[in-house]
Parts: sequence; structure tokens; C-alpha cells
Amino acid sequence: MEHPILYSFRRCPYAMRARMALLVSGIRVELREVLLRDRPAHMMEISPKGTVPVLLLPDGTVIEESLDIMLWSLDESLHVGEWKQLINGNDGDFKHHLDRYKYNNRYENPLTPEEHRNHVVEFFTMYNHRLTNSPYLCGDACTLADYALAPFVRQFANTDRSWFDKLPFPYLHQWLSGMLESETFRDCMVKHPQWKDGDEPVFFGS
Ligand SMILES: N[C@@H](CCC(=O)N[C@@H](CS)C(=O)NCC(=O)O)C(=O)O
Repeated sequence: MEHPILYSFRRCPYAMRARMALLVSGIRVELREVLLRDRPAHMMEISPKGTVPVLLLPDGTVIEESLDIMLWSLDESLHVGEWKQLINGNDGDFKHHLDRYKYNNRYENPLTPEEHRNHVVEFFTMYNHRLTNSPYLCGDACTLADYALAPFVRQFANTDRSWFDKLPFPYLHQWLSGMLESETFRDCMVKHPQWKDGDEPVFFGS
């Protein structure tokens, strides 16, 4: 095996952040597009927890957390600022409230969608404040925290686009548009058919 293998799902925000990190790092991988209801046996063998993304390196190492894929692929010069704190907040409380806002009836005893939405807005207040001082979350360049958080902010925004657009956070709006219009994001969202064992390899990245 010459290239790493990435098990991925196009619409998964964790997989998006991993794909963006691989793209900006110029790492070419064999991409295996997964359907979560029909996960490949090989993926479950190497990573029984069954979540995407999963990256299998040529030496047999399995990286099965999106953040670890990002840290492995992105140059250390992009591990800057308070990325740990921002990603912990995103993957913790932000994601908790995002899921309960978007899929409220799947949860027992949730707050109302509006209450969950308000908790997310607390994060946006902080992001917008950071983005008042610099064009990206941790400074003048697009780095780890931006790639890690943008897919989740996008998911929130797409849940009720006109409500999101009316929020008084111009710097956050500008940042999200910039991230989504970037070549990296567009390239990471190219569609691939579901991978089946025996298919010809499909490559992703340069
Ligand atoms: N902590 C994991 C979370 C990944 C994750 O939850 N991915 C979702 C898709 S967006 C998934 O695979 N869900 C399937 C499941 O939980 O069974 C990471 O950062 O990679």
C-alpha cells in the first residue's frame, strides 16, 4: 500500500475537517466513501468504534479521531493559538447543543431547539470577538482551529440560514463565507460514489 487510506463520509463535519487538513498538507490518500448504515467490513476491522474519519497509514498505523488526523497531517506551524481550547469547546458543548437544536426530537428531555440555539450563540459571540481582531480564529492565517471548526459552524448555519444570517456577527459571517468559498473547502466536498470492496482505488489530494 503506497498511499494512506481514508474512510470518509462526505457530509460528516469530522470527516470534512480531516479532508481539509490532508488537502492543505498535500497528502494524497485513497478515499473510500462510506455510508454510515453500510460500513465496510475492513473499516470496522481496523477501527471497531465505527466512526468516520479513519486513516490507515502504509505502516499499519490507524488514526481514528479527526483531530489526530489533522495533527498528523498539518505542519506544526499551523498548530497555533488556542486551538485546543477552541476544539474542546466545539467538540463538546457546541456539538451537544448543535445536535439538540437540529435533531431535537431524537433526544429525551432536551431543552427547546431555541434554548439549544442560544447556547450555540454564546460560542458565536466569542468567535465573532476573536474575528474582530484578526481574519482567522487564531491570527492572520488560516490554521488548525479554522479548519476544525468551520464544518460545524456551517452545519449550524445551514439549519436555518436566514436566522443565522440575521445574527449581529459580521466578522463571523465573513469568516464562514471565506472558509466555504475557499478552494480547499470546495475540493474537500467533491462527490464520490460509495466505495465497495474490489473497486478501483479513487485518489484524493495532490
Ligand atoms: N470523535 C470522532 C467523532 C466522529 C463521528 O462521530 N463521526 C460520525 C459521522 S459525522 C460517525 O461516524 N457516526 C457514526 C456513529 O457514531 O456510529 C472524531 O473526531 O473523529
